[in-house]
Amino acid sequence: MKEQVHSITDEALAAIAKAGSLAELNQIRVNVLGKKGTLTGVLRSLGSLAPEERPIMGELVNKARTQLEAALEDKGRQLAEEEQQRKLAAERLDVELPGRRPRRGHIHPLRAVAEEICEVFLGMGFSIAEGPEVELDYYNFEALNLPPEHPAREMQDSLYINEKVLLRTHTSPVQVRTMEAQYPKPIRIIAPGRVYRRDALDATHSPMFHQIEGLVVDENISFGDLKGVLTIFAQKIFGEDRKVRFRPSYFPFTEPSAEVDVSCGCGGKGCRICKGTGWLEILGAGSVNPKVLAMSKYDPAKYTGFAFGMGIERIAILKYGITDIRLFYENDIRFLRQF
Ligand code: 2U9
Repeated sequence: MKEQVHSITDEALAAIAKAGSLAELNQIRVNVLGKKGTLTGVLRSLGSLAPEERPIMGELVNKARTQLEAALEDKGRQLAEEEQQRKLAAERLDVELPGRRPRRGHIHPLRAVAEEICEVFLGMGFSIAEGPEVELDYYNFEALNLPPEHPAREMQDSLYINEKVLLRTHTSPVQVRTMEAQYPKPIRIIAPGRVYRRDALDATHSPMFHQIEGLVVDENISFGDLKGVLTIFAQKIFGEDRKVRFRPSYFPFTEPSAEVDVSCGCGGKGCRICKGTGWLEILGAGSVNPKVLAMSKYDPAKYTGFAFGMGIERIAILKYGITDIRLFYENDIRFLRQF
């Protein structure tokens, strides 16, 4: 029986030393010291011994028990400590790592181009004027020398609300309203904003787009002033090395009228953007038609003026080589991020 106690103890001590987890350790405790454990079994069988041997063997078993309990306790502490260290290592936080900054948003390319254009004209002494997008037929067409049956109205398919009210097809009504409100003061304004036309959406058309128009009315304003202002505009937006050219054209609100081209960034070699011509059409312009001045009470014998108009989308498309107008309205982050 003595040997049995020794061998149970030795085996248990070896198993405790080898144990790799607290669960394993607990299993050893149950197997040896539990109700049905091997050492407990020995204790139970003491009754079969001679009475004088019982206390000797009892003491031996108790010593073995105390020894095993101490070994289990030591190993348990060691395993708990190791487990804690492993956990700490796995959950380690580097508090000095730089934080993850949210990506900063930025202004939409259309607005950025619009602001850039406005800045150029503000620098030449223009003020910014605004007006309603839902407009009276009078301000959108009639006051601009486009009477009800004028064939030029067909050039701009319009979105009418009723007989007299429509979504403005250009920002020109803002200039008419300004002339009405400012008479007889000289005018030097630009009018940026949304305009609407009855066009289907495709790569080059949109039923809503943005314009900037300009109007100067004063004594002694000439077509030469227009050329100077638009040359500076084109060079500030596209590059100081650019040239401009004026081609004769027709608008009911200007006389004479011109379409204005800026030389292409390819330097005339011909590229995808200028389609091999070396020139980019950027805007329309002209001297204000005397009839338009007279309709807003400015005496054409005393006052002259010039006006121009451009599509902001068109300027942005030419400036950045964009191929599809729809990209401006879809808000695809992969497109917007490039500006
Ligand atoms: C008043 C008098 C004259 C504004 C002008 C243009 C020429 C022009 C187009 C450019 C491309 C419209 O966006 S677009 O389709 N505009 O070519 N606009 S002169 O003339 C005015 C405006 C107001 C009182």
